[in-house]
Amino acid sequence: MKRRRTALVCLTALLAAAVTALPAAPAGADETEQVKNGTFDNGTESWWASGNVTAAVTDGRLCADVPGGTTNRWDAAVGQNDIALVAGESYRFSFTATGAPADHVVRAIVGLSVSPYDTYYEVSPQLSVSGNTYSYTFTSPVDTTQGQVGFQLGGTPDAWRFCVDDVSLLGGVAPEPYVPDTGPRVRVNQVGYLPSGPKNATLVTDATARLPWQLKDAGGRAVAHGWSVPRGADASSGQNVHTIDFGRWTRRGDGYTLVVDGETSHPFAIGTAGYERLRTDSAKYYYTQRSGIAIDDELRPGYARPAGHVGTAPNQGDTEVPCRPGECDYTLDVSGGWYDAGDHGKYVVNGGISAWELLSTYERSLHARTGKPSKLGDGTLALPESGNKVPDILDEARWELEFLLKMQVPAGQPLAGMAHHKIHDAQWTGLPLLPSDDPQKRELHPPTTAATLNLAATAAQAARLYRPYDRAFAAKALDAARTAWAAALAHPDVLADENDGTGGGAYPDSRVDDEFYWAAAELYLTTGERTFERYVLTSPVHTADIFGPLGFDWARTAAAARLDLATVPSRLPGRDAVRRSVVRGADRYLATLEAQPYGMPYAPDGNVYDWGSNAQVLNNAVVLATAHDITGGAAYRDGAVQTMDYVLGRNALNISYVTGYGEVSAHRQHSRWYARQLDPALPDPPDGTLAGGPNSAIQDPYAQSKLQGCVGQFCYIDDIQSWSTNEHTVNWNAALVRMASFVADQG
Ligand code: 9MR
Repeated sequence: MKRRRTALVCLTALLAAAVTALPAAPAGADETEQVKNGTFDNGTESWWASGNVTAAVTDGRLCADVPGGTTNRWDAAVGQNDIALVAGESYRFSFTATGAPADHVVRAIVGLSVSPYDTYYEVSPQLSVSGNTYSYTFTSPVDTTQGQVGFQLGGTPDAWRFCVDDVSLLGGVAPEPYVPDTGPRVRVNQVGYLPSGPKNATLVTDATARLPWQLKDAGGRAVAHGWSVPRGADASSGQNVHTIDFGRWTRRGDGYTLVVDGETSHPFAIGTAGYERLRTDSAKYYYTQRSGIAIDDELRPGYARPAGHVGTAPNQGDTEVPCRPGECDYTLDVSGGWYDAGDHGKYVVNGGISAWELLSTYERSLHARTGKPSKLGDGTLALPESGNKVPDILDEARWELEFLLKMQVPAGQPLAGMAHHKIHDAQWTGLPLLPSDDPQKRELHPPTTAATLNLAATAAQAARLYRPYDRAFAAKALDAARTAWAAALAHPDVLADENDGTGGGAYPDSRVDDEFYWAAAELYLTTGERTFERYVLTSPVHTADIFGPLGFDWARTAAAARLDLATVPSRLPGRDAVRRSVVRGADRYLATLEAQPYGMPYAPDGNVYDWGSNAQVLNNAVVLATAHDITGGAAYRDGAVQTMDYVLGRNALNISYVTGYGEVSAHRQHSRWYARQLDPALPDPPDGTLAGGPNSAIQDPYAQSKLQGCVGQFCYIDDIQSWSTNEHTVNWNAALVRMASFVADQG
């Protein structure tokens, strides 16, 4: 499934030159040069430049004078078309280049020269005045004769000069197998272990017999020792592994290491501070995802940016958004909300589960025996609203809830009361691109039953949680929820078009019985009314086994209902059975976790890791955590806590998937504005940002060029181009917020 496309604007101005010899003959026997005149011996023959660039051959190189003040990289470019590419064949893409003044970035691509301008390979090196040679190997994901080699130079405020020489795309080269740098073979939670919690590690080794291990403190003194447990071949990674349990050591400290089989782990702490910090950082992530408000540097140093989509040029903004042509004849003010992910889209399906999981983090703190509501209370998240006497986590969730309410079709219009599925750009935009620079037209997409029920569920939940702070808002939310519920009942099968994925994600959901159950459950918990009680009790979803390997997410929402029915006080008949069903689900996740040498409650069928697997791992842990809240059982707590080890470094790649946490952490998540990898003037994602994680389907060309044939956990790469394995999203981070908060509470 292809989803995100990078446009290379149509280029004209083919530069004329005499037709003579091709560049130097290929180096190896079967290696063939695909670029014509890559050495510019024949002037500019075979090369083009966009109309705003003056390109000419100077001293045997192609030099381009690039104007300042364009928006996108591809707004100024030079390149060559008619490049043939063969699927599965490997190519070496190389060139030498200079940029003056220094530090400009060129986006060098191999892609499609015609619409939809797919990019198959791209790099964005920063250039020097003296020049460097760049060389990369990749494997083409497609067959085409309409390929293109392009150097995209736009998007800078100032004018600059780019020169390039020895451009080569050599086909038939040996593929360069991608070998991730996985560091020491002993894998630990790089952030840390709770003093009284479980402490497990995984060792990658060919040894079949047990091996002695030592735990060393920061001073290098061995403070504990024991033997590893051989676990044989691990399906999730294809590795031979042992596990190590050092849970008997409980003394707090920083800089511990685990030493075994001649390897020393990354350092880690034993303590709670890391989780307290993660609790707030993961929740602070949402402020910098906000649309419609300028991000304040005092609140988020290094992350200031102008408000996005507020109705000022160059984008039309979100204050008066029309439907796609012919789909409705009104406009809506749908400003605000959170950007979904690394794109500028805003989706009700996905916004819903994200808002729910933040609200549920707060709601859990009110009801669970280890809950501490003040930890996400007023003043904890450095928000513009901090100091308003409302818990900050509720202020943040309200930013999204207000947007969800605005997506409801107004009274008097066809489908009144339903919610539009989403609002986003008419076309995909490229990277990097600040929200405030988005030049695309914004459009509302048709209402769906799923979106309507997402609105009903979260607005109903909001009604009970905001009542102590803002009665008017609570009443308005409940009203909207009731209206949405009635509209969904009247239009129970209006599904999103699964092909509606241009300019934004499709978020198609072909089953909405779980959304009906979820909305009914939230409406029941807030109102106690018989209609909703009856709907819940008679829904087949109420008694279905819903705690499967892939857990819950934006499309599978039954668990949201079941967990709330099990934990939010109510007089629901049969509530004990509901609670027992959660515990049974947790038993299964616990069994999975125990069978996994990397200790995560996740073993998808056929070892097929799903899109956003890290959030699914965490959501399965939420079921474990809830079973602990229900029963007080230590095994459930330990399972939930142990899941953090996998996310924070005890995994096949030896990486912490949370930016800023651990010695080696994901920090190049796919994003249009946390795009430091592409533009050194931009920041990396903020600390506390979760990467989507291994995804067996590797839908993006970059992952395809590196990860073909990957096994489970290895289907991940920390590169900004890999939108299918390395994006960040509001729903995935919500699972992190929920779990970070639970684990911090166990300290
Ligand atoms: O996470 C989503 C995944 O489950 C879907 O299969 C995919 C296609 O609809 O979309 C993913 O979500 C993306 C969304 O469509 C657009 N914003 C970024 C999301 C994460 O990649």
